[in-house]
Amino acid sequence: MLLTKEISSSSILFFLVLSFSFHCLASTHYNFVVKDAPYKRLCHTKKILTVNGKFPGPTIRVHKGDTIFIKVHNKGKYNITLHWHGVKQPRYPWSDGPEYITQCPIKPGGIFKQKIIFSTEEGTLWWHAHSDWSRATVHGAIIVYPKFGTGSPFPKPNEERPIILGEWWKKDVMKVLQLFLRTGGDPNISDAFTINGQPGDLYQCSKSETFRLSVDQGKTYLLRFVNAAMNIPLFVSVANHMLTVVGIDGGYTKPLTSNYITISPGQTLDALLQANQNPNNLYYMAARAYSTGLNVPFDNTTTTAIVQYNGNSTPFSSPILPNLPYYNDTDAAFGFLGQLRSLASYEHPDNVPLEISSHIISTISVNTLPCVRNNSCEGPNGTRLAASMNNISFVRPSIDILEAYYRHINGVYQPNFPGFPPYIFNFTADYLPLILELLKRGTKVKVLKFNSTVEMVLQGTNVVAGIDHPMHLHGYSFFVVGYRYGNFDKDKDPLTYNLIDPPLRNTAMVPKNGWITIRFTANNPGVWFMHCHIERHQTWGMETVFIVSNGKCPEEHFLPPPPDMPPC
Ligand SMILES: *[C@@H]1O[C@H](CO)[C@@H](O)[C@H](O)[C@H]1NC(C)=O
Ligand SMILES: *[C@@H]1O[C@H](CO)[C@@H](O)[C@H](O)[C@H]1NC(C)=O
Ligand SMILES: *[C@@H]1O[C@H](CO)[C@@H](O)[C@H](O)[C@H]1NC(C)=O
Ligand SMILES: *[C@@H]1O[C@H](CO)[C@@H](O)[C@H](O)[C@H]1NC(C)=O
Ligand SMILES: *[C@@H]1O[C@H](CO)[C@@H](O)[C@H](O)[C@H]1NC(C)=O
Ligand SMILES: *[C@@H]1O[C@H](CO)[C@@H](O)[C@H](O)[C@H]1NC(C)=O
Ligand SMILES: *[C@@H]1O[C@H](CO)[C@@H](O)[C@H](O)[C@H]1NC(C)=O
Ligand SMILES: *[C@@H]1O[C@H](CO)[C@@H](O)[C@H](O)[C@H]1NC(C)=O
Ligand SMILES: *[C@@H]1O[C@H](CO)[C@@H](O)[C@H](O)[C@H]1NC(C)=O
Ligand SMILES: [Cu+2]
Repeated sequence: MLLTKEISSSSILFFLVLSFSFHCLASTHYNFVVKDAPYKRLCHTKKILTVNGKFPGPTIRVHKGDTIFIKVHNKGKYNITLHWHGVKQPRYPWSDGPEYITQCPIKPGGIFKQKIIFSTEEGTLWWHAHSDWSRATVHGAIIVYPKFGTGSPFPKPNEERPIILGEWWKKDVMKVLQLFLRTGGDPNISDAFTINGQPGDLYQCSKSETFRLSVDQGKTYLLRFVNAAMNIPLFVSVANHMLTVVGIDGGYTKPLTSNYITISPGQTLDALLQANQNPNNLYYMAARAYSTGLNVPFDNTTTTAIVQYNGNSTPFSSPILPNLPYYNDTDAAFGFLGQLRSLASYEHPDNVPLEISSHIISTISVNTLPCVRNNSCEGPNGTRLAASMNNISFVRPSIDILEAYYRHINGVYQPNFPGFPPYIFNFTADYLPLILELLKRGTKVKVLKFNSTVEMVLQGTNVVAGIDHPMHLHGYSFFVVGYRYGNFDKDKDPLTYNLIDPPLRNTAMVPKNGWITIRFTANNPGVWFMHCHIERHQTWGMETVFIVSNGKCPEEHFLPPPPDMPPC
């Protein structure tokens, strides 16, 4: 009796495994060839780095819980790494991608087969290069569908489209980076923003290539937004149409209807658009900068796509332009972001940590370095710009931290990232003494015990100039339990936290001269990068690393590396 039962249950299991893997066979292996390809934008053809010659790159489609393999061939001129943004990669940091954090780069001619392990993610994520500034053109969407037999918690849309927002320079992005590194000042601003690779017809030579979203009157479209821009958060709106947000950063939200969205670099957002307007008009979808830094130059142009109803009898009329919030409207930016709530339903419960075992407070600042010798110093007052967390500007080592941790190689990093600001002052004061602009440099990491519950306050400062910072954590999603303008008050502010249905994100914007509090459970052992997703701030060192130790049981240890890890 017992025997029969055992046999039958294991054969059922066998059948399930077999049918599951059979169904997935077609799409579990991808080839990503990193190579140059010519693209014409803004009246000018240049070679850009791409994956498989595509810009934006290929879309990856998986189901929740899938594991896929991507063989990356570097046929470009530069070292490269690829990152799967928002994919937690449980116990497997080896494929995460940030250069010199979890791997050494794939050199020109090199190959690295990356294993991408999906777990709790459901919705839209993306992948991008995580070395120098290649991610400007090396990026694409990841779509995670629900498991077979389950559905999304919102009315099924008729169709869906990725909407990838990007930033385009007329010059070679590597030249822009090199100039930026040489001068010590701000980088050259971009020449255009793009929607699915196209600037749109408000720019020169873009009319015929403008991205068009063809819709049928009465149908609903799921727009999967990805902000792949380098240096700037964006406002996006569609003329005369509302957007109903149903997901962010690969997780579901309570529906939120708005006539614009705020989306920072690194963030993704799923929104439903109902095609319910007069089909004889054309409607622009438009995006432009949200920029708050005083005297910080930014690209002040507007990218557009066109929403066009099938059967339109006036296809050559001028599209209607939506109203977008003013470029420095922080209240509009956070008026939207602050209303987002996780779904927190029976099928998609929240697990916000309530008891905290590890409290961290970190300032995030832009700094200056005094001019030395004959360096070029085009930062404010003849300095070079830099950036820090808790006054430490992160220095990338020459061997990756994961390797050093796994093989006990000494001298690569120090496990003493401060859990508290080294000096308390009015972080958001209008005028601050110049001495506060200076910083320390180091490769300092924060070690977290397995399964510890972490609360981290990220406090923006007005050192040099306050600006919004979209902070991204690898290996985890975190709950944004609170935010406000001004200085964090450890007595009053925790009383305002939302511990019921706070938004669950992998990238959250810290408001200019304000703070956010995030919470997560450190149950994914490994080495995980945290950094500002504004590329110039990351280049300046606004980042740190978490090492999450192994738990007691073997199932709580991170896995060994694959045999083909790129060597240093
Ligand atoms: C940077 O901008 C300056 C001024 O607009 C321009 O002259 C220069 O060619 C640009 N260089 C690069 C590499 O973008
Ligand atoms: C940006 O452009 C808008 C008009 O589109 C204009 O009102 C604003 O002054 C510009 N801002 C800057 C800083 O150039
Ligand atoms: C936004 O910019 C305008 C000038 O373009 C300025 O008058 C206004 O004070 C700025 N608002 C904020 C909140 O900084
Ligand atoms: C810096 O100055 C030194 C001596 O004045 C000179 O030998 C060197 O070439 C200069 N370096 C650069 C990059 O200009
Ligand atoms: C530049 O120097 C002046 C005069 O010392 C000072 O008032 C100002 O705050 C400085 N600005 C920055 C960004 O360091
Ligand atoms: C800090 O600076 C801000 C901006 O100037 C000011 O409103 C606030 O009162 C200051 N806080 C304290 C405690 O001095
Ligand atoms: C950061 O460290 C530098 C160097 O030790 C120091 O001069 C500066 O005042 C510190 N700044 C802050 C905000 O702690
Ligand atoms: C992790 O911590 C929770 C309490 O926060 C506890 O219930 C659970 O058993 C712990 N799990 C492991 C594997 O240690
Ligand atoms: C490319 O990566 C290798 C291995 O880490 C490193 O030695 C080399 O300096 C890198 N090349 C560049 C141009 O950064
Ligand atoms: Cu930043």
